[in-house]
Amino acid sequence: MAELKEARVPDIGGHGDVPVIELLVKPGDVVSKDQGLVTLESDKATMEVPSPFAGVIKELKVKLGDAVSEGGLVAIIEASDGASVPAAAETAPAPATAPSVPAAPAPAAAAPAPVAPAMIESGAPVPARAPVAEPGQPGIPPMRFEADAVLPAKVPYASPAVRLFARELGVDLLQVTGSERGGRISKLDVQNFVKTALAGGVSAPAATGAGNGLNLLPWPKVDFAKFGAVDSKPLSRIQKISGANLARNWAMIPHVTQFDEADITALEELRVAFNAENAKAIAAGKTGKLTMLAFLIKVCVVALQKFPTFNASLDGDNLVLKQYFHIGFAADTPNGLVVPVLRDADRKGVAQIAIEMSELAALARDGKLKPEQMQGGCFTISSLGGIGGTKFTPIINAPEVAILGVSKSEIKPVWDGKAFQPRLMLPLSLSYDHRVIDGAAAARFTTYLGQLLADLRRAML
Ligand code: CAO
Repeated sequence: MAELKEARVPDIGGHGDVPVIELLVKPGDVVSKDQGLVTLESDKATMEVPSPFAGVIKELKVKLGDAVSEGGLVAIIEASDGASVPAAAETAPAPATAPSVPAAPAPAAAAPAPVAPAMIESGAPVPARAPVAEPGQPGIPPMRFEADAVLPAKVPYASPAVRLFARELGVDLLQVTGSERGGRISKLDVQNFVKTALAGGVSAPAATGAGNGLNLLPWPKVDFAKFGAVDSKPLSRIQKISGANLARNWAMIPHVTQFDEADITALEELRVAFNAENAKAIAAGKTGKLTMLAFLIKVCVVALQKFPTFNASLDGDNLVLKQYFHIGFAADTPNGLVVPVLRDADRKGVAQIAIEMSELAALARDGKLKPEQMQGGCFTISSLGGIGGTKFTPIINAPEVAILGVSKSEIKPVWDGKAFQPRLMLPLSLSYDHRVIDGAAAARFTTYLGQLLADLRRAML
């Protein structure tokens, strides 16, 4: 006998008061188990509340704009069978049945599994769940690496059901224009896209796919606890966002790293002498304590002015050459890596740069940087010199085309033609986008940086 049952909000990862932005069903609708009932959306995350059982919607208990939390009542459903099912939704949504539209060619690689009913950062699909079997076993097809799935800024605006629907049809949502409020993509938009594609209006999705498919094996799924005690800790929001950006940049940019060393003996003497002479003014906040990184920002600007392709970004088939000089610097914070951007470094002196850097670094550590203080960068410097190490290969901060890594300076014997002299040498590691910069240009750039750092007077030539 049919029985009235409650559908409630499942575990949504600790988020509370999440607004309902879409009603996917209405009273009288027949729903299957795991079919989406409503869509919830917080800042940059969307999820559907799945129906915990099949049946007929008797009553919807929420309306658009209502704020709900875990356990909140969403709908009363007349279950179609008397099977015992839990009152609250607790499982991942099953793949939705695709409406009967002509199927576009399926992508060659396996489509990702349906998203789990957990908050999805940036609205991006959660990366496909790994198959149960261990990767590498025969018969497991390689899984597409969807670079766009880890790219917060370029995630199409669509509900999980629409994403699933698009995946089943092999449609790349980045190619679809959303007709709903705020450019949101509906099922109808996907259907229309497929119809147009079949009519020859756009190229087939397989051919126009974002070009990001790397055909990688799925991520290894290991039960670590089988091998010893473990503890699990969620990644911070910054780690998730910067991790997604780093993964995209590493996968999509052909990196080469050029290593060099700069003689900073004289520069370090100047820095120490200036700071000693101005100790009182520095303590009173009247001038900034000169740091090696502030000098590096200044000399990088001079080198960017001489080599404009380093102060550029790729935009399709165009290279955008910037006339401004905003320099980012990697800052290590308790919550992860952030890159504050120091604006118009070409118009500032080293002391001013040092003051602004220290303010930005303090804001970064306190998690108080505003978005605009992390935007518009042309070139980034990542300094690990205060910590240690001899060299490293920094990852380019797209859409920039180069990044300078700086390691710990050391006194080394340097041959001056007659004898070895003790010189303070600063290791430089310049990673560059080989699509834009060739090796010879990179070697010239680091050589020039070295000359500037060895003798700042060259900056005036
Ligand atoms: N070689 C040797 N020593 C160096 C040095 C170098 N290249 N650069 C700085 N130092 C020394 C300084 O002399 C200073 O020593 P004292 O305290 O004895 O004077 C100390 O290191 C700290 O230097 P600083 O105050 O000038 O700070 P900084 O400019 O080196 O760093 C900041 C500022 C924000 C960049 C830093 O705090 C930071 O977050 N660094 C980590 C960046 C990072 O994580 N990069 C990796 C990104 S990829 O994962």
